[in-house]
Amino acid sequence: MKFQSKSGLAILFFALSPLLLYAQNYSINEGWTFKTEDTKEQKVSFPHTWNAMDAQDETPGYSRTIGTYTRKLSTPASYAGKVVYLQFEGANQITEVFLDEKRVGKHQGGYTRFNFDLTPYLRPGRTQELRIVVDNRHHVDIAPLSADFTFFGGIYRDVYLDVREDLHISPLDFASSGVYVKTPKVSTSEAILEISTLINNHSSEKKEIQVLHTLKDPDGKVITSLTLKVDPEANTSNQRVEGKIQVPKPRLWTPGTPFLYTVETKILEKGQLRDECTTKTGFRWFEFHADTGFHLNGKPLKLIGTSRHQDFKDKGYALEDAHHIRDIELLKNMGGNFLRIAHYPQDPLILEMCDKLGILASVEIPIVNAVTESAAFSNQSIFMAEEMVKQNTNHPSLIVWSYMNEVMLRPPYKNTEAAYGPYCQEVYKQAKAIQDKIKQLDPSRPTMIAFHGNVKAYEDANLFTVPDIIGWNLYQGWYSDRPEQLDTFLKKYREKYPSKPTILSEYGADVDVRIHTYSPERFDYSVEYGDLYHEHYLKTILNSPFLAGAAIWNLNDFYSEVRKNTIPHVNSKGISGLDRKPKNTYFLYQAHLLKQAFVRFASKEWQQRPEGNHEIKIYSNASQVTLYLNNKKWGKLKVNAGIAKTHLNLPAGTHTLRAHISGAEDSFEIHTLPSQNFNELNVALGSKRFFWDENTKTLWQPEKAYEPGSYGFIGGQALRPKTRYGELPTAEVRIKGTDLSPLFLTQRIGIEKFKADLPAGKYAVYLYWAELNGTEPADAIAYNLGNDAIQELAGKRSFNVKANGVSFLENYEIDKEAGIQQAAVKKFNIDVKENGLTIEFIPIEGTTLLNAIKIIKRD
Ligand code: GCB
Ligand code: CA
Repeated sequence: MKFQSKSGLAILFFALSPLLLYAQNYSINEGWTFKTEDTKEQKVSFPHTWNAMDAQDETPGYSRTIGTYTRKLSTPASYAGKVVYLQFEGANQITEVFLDEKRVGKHQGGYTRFNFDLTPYLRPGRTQELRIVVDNRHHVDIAPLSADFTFFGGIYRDVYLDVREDLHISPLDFASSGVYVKTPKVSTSEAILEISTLINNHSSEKKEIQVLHTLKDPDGKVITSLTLKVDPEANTSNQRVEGKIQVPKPRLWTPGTPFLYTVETKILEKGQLRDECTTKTGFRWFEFHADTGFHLNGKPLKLIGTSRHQDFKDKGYALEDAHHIRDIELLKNMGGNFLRIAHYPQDPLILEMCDKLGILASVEIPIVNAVTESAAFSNQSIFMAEEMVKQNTNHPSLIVWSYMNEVMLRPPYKNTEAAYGPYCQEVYKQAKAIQDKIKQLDPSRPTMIAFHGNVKAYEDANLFTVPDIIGWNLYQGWYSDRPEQLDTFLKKYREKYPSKPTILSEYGADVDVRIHTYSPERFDYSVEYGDLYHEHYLKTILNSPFLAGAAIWNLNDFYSEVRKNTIPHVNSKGISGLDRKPKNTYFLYQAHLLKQAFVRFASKEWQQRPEGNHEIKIYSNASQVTLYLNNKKWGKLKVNAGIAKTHLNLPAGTHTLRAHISGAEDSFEIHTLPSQNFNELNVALGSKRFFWDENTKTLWQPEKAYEPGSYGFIGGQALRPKTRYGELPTAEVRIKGTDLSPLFLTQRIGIEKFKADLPAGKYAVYLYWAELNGTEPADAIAYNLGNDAIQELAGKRSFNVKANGVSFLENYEIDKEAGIQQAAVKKFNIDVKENGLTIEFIPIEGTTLLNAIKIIKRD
């Protein structure tokens, strides 16, 4: 210790702050041996999941099983007389711990922190064997039962050894830190800070101790301190010590000024330091109004941001700390000020980052889609709610507790009238019990339930009466209707529930960044449709003062094993990818939310386009943008609601576009290809979409009808399958055997010919097919037993194919050759003479079809 100051104060602090001899907290993530019933032993380290790959491969389901982790645990002899905890930040979903084969304890639930006291089993100075069994099978009494995300199994967050003296701050109150801070009164002139500390005296004698709290301001300067006395009895846990600090003129926490204060807590016995801990806090007050939305520190503030799932490309849940940190930075850099931590509590870093960067947040327990009608399920949910509140309550960024998501979506009552009523009553009862528990633990924050559009079901369960805030998960313009119907819906239910504050807790559209189009429509997965959807929603959100806030579904694409999108097993509603590369929509939000000058071309990743007329869209927060084409000023464009638009006619070649506003600039190189490129033709049939294959740098163009001198199809019609979401431009199936799913999800049915007026020469022709017309195994979403695919063809299909009059395929049956919903590519070489190429498709049974065609000139 250095004495920088000669004042008595420093000496006094030194006297009060002797060195802490024992308080060690370190991870034991390394050196584990892992095994499941079906796998061989392997070396792993935490964070770990055993589903990172099997939840995205082509075998349906993923291994929801039991995994066992073992390692040696050597502790020094100096741990004798200390208290040693084994701390988990989270493991999915039942965790049982054994030390030298003695059972230490068990925890249920996949998303909260927990710890076990190892002390009675520990042999300091020796090497012992630690065994952790993690059960991720489906359990009817643990939420979530089913959901649109993959439940990765394993110890996917950090595990620590926590070594303390026998007198210490308790980690035993639902794995909270043992220090609770509350700010019951905050104004610009004064704040009250209530601190309550839980003490464990695990020694065999009664102690006389002092609890010393020191409050430091955001610059680290000591404001004041508070000393409390307590005499905990021998062998007791969670003895509570409470105190109050008055803070004059607090520097208020806001998204723009996330000022954090620090409470340093020390436990002293006869002047000797026995334990210590620091807690961050912030001073702010807030309200939710049914009419005027959210207010922070007395000023209205529209909450705009995203939800977030805790997985990453090829890693499942097993993320590094940096991944968590980057996600909150990504949201902040978008201009977001709100995070819905959905659908479960996440890594501790998430709320720490929200505190630090100024992101307001809600957090929820993972009751999704349904509840089980059992006391065990209800009790487990209440338990998780208590863990959630106690573990997270100190965060100033946290403003909402949430606890049920679309709980009337997939109720397990088997659709019988007689079972429906009791289910509704049970949902209400369980909701009420959680609501009451949360309110008892923390009356300072409002609660929220997230409802979906089937309002009647929630009314049947009387659920709107339970939470403080209505959360709406709305997908008008995606699963149904048009985006404009969002407005109709919001208006209707605002009139119906005029006294409830409202948050748009979800909205989003799937976007596959490889897909672009000039004719955007629902379920085409194009970047451009996603943008139209969000442009409308954002306008409505900003123009609806009663709407307290909105959370885009979702910050990131995420794994959902049962999903049948263009990217199988992935929900692609993220405004960034599984790898967090921002999608176009991210920039739309930046244009609206960032304060600094911002300009960016929309659809900028769409660099290869056909020659001709193109709509060019620019996102900006300026009122006008100057556009330059190939370094010449092209003109000024007016910006409307963050968007400037124009059309440019671009002949084949490379064009540089530049958009300029005061203080910012963006440029964009477009490569336009000759529309008549007979050296290489790539056409997606039944599709209005451009599809970019990054691996082979290939641009697939939408189909067109044949015209003399050009190429195209003759006959047939584009597939428009009828699905539960209405008639869609793409099939809703999972294509196997290819990375190019989008090509196989559209097709021209009943095609008669494909004709291309090619110059004479040698060509390679590739025909792309998929038999979409079959059934996949039943949705395994609820139980995921990994059932094998049983596929059945609905109706037989066979046809002949001729090329320039010569028979090339006879009685071709796609499913026979390749299987159902499986990519099939047939290649042939042909010498084309003076009459070009005509491929004929002649039906024998059922209709002909073609998904895509590639023609390459070989000489
Ligand atoms: C919802 C669910 C969310 C899904 C989302 C979707 O309403 O709450 O878990 O992922 O819709 O993409 O369908
Ligand atoms: Ca699988």
